[in-house]
Amino acid sequence: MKLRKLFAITLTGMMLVTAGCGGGGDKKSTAGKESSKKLVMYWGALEDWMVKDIAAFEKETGIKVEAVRMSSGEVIGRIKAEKANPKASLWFGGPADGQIQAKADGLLEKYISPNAEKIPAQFKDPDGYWTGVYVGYLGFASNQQLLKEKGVPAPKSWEDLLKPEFKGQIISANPGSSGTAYTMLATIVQMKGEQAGLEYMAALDKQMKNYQKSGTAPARLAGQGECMVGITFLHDAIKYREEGMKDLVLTAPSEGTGYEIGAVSLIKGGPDQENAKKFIDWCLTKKAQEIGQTVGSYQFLTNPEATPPQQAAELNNTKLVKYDFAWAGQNRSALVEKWNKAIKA
Ligand code: S7P
Repeated sequence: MKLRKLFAITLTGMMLVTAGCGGGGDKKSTAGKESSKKLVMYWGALEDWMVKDIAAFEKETGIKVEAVRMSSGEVIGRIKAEKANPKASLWFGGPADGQIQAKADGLLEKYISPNAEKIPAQFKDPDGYWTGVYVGYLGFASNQQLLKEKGVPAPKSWEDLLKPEFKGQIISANPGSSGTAYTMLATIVQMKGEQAGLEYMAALDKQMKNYQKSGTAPARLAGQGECMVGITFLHDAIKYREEGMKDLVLTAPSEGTGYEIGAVSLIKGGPDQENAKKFIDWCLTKKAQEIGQTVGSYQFLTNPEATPPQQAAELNNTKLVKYDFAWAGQNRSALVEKWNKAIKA
């Protein structure tokens, strides 16, 4: 019931941006096919960054972009459903796990951008199906005021989340819809092993106030005083704190935490492949990678020439687990299924 409600919200919550611009007539691509001055993309990061990136790309190239913001699970569902007749050519953002699953499902096309040469090997697919643009760390965003009222410190470990004082006070996203929440599930299972990991997730389920569609919501809700703790990517909590949610306090689990490589990829058989390749080339440049931080997207960047946001520096000492992206991506559907069963049991 909770889930059905969630997906109803999802459909109405999708955001479509069509920022028009100059755009000239059609021209022949290098492949000799007609190539339009249009690009349809699915976007997994925050909307304000999407709007800013699109405006800059359109200005530079004259290509008119239509973008839909969706969570990872929604993008996979959408491109699977459209497999026979793809509507979009590019997927930008969201943890690479989703794109690794899409690659395994035959939904992506290989594209090695000339600009990917600069991106270190650990941030890109060895086969060239996706390339990392940014990196983000998972953690806890707690509400200082609510913690103070209860006289408890902010959680500093995954185990702390199971303490009685946090019962009904934690918000996360749903790993089925959200790339953020799937990063958490895959992190826990990689750290503890499958059985103990799913047992932990079932125990955590009993502490939850609710599950959101997107992983950016928990930090915002903690900031608004809707819960004591939100499980989220920490750069999103920094954004909300900077935007006025002063009660937010950030902690990272002492056992170690998982992280994302936010990636870009080409959707197989999409209508505007040449323009999608141009966007991939563009978003890997220093100039394009530095746009996010102008609208509060404070992830670390994969292009070593790009200047990372100074706001990300407070996350420098976060202890990370050795997150296995290939395993996480290839096991995504199966693991979400097991999580569903574990929390129902
Ligand atoms: O742009 C912020 C950001 O946290 O959004 C993505 C996040 O996983 C939200 O997507 P879901 O709705 O799928 O959880 C991250 O990739 C990104 O860093």
